[in-house]
Amino acid sequence: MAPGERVYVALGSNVGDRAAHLAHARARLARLPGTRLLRASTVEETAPLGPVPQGPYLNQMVLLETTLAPRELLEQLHAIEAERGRVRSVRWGPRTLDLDIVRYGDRAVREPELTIPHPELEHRDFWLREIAELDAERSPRG
Ligand code: A4P
Ligand code: MG
Repeated sequence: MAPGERVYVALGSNVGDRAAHLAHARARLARLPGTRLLRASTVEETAPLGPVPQGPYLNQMVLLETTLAPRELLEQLHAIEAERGRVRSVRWGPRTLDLDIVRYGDRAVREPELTIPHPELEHRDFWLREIAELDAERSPRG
């Protein structure tokens, strides 16, 4: 496979069998065309953020290497969400599975449908912690 970009994808679930939704997402991400799943962080239970009353989340970050372009990857993420019965009702509302592109190499994307890095990155302690965990696994030998 040609070398791809290193992409951090955030997984989140707070409806139904949350662990099963995350496991499905990891398995599907690993099989996307031109893509390898390099590492997965610890799964964390987190209190819901935002204005909508809802149950706690399971969150996890994975590191992919992919030759898919950002928009192509976003389309694939939406397809995987749909496989878990994701319904988009209210923004920031409860969901079976949410897949967000947090970082895509060093790229900055500012499009109506896609903002990279994800605008919430700096505000989510658990994302920063999960990324640090994934980055730490590289050392000491790289
Ligand atoms: N979109 C733009 N940029 C991106 C990106 N970098 N990655 C667009 C993925 N999608 C991106 O998303 C709406 C649209 O955002 C997509 O169609 C895509 O074109 P959505 O998944 O339908 O809606 P959403 O998830 O409700 O909105 P958003 O803004 O993605 O919210 P977040 O950041 O996903 O937050 N509490 C805890 N504890 N843990 C969570 O994971 N997540 C949310 C949702 C709220 N509270 C949470 C958590
Ligand atoms: Mg989302």
